[in-house]
Amino acid sequence: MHAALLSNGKVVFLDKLENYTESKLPTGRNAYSVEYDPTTHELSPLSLSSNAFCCGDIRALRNNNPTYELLDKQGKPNSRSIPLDILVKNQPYWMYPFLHLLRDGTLFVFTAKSSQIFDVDKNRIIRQLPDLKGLERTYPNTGGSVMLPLTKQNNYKPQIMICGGGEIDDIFSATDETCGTISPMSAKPEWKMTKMPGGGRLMVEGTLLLDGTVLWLNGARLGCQGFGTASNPALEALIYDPQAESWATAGKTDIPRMYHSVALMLLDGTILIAGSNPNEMPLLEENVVQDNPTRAYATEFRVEKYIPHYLLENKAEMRPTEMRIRDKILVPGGTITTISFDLNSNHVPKDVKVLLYHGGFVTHSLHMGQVMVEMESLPPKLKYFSGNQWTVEARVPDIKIAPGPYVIYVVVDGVPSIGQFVSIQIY
Ligand SMILES: [Cu+2]
Repeated sequence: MHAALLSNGKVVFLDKLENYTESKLPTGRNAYSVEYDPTTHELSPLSLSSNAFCCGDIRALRNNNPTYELLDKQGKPNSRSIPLDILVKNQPYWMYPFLHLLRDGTLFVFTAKSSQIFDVDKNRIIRQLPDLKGLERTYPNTGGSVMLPLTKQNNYKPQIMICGGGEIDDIFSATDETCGTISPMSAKPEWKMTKMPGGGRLMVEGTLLLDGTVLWLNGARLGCQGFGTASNPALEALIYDPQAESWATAGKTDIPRMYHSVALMLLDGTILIAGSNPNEMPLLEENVVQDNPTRAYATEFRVEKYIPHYLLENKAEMRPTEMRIRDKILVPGGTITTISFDLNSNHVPKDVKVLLYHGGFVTHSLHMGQVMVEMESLPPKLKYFSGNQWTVEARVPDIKIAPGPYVIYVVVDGVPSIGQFVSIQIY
């Protein structure tokens, strides 16, 4: 399954060709894609003209294509496949490498245990990074990878955090409980290791939260990716705080979320969780056979919402409301925009942050393109306007980020507004 947030606040899901779906097209046929409204729970079936099975990964007709190709600004491929050294050297770990765009426009590329900084324009390795200790970290033993929030406080220095993974392509594969964090652009990059509470985990995925922490959830404790090849679902939600370098368990579900699960930040600051399909074709509850690994887990049609602590208790009532962003098209290092918002009449704010957020395209525990950048707010940080209205002036820092749609959240004393879409343009 694949998921992405749309500019109307709804979520688009794409699935593969199946012999059963709960949502049907007006023609009565199975719908392999839907638009889901997380507020009203309304589903609109969408017609897919191709089988989106496991799309989004680096592969072609055969399953061993350790190359990359480039699309132009219009999204057209130039039909030239270029071998990517790190994929060639790390076969059979050629699928779903972790990629993060760094602030100077180079790419952080990671597969298996190996990583490097790669210059796409010059087709050149800029720097080979040390191997990450522990088990394999990418498909079919995928853990998760995030670029930690880029903030003024950390001088927008990219730090990559990779968690979980596994040993071999087998249902009895061990899984990894460790995480490594590296600053690939520092003078002497080294992996700093921590451990997730609760033990080894595979298909664990990281979602950046609006308080600067990272939510790690979903996955399994035994096995690998594929159909009927994982068991012992990992049910706990974990929070990693990069500033304190500490872990906490923050909630538990009773719904297994394994192969093809997704987690995605919504406009209201909560996280939508869906999926768990370790089966080649949908398996209904009544057809589950506990001791048969290919039939042990029913296909999951329920979605869940994870509410982070910054909205628990009565905090949602403290939200900044009526957010207005003067400019909807922003340029890194360019446009200074004014953002105004309302607060409860008795709320005198102490702290404000403006966040630029892109949740990415989510599949196979990868959040492709996920990035969170704290915007530079100009002094005075907060200006009282009138009534309950406050304003802040901010701009996107002058670093390389991918152009396209992003969400702006204003976070006042730790509580986020409802996000609004803007567009980042690069000239
Ligand atoms: Cu898949």
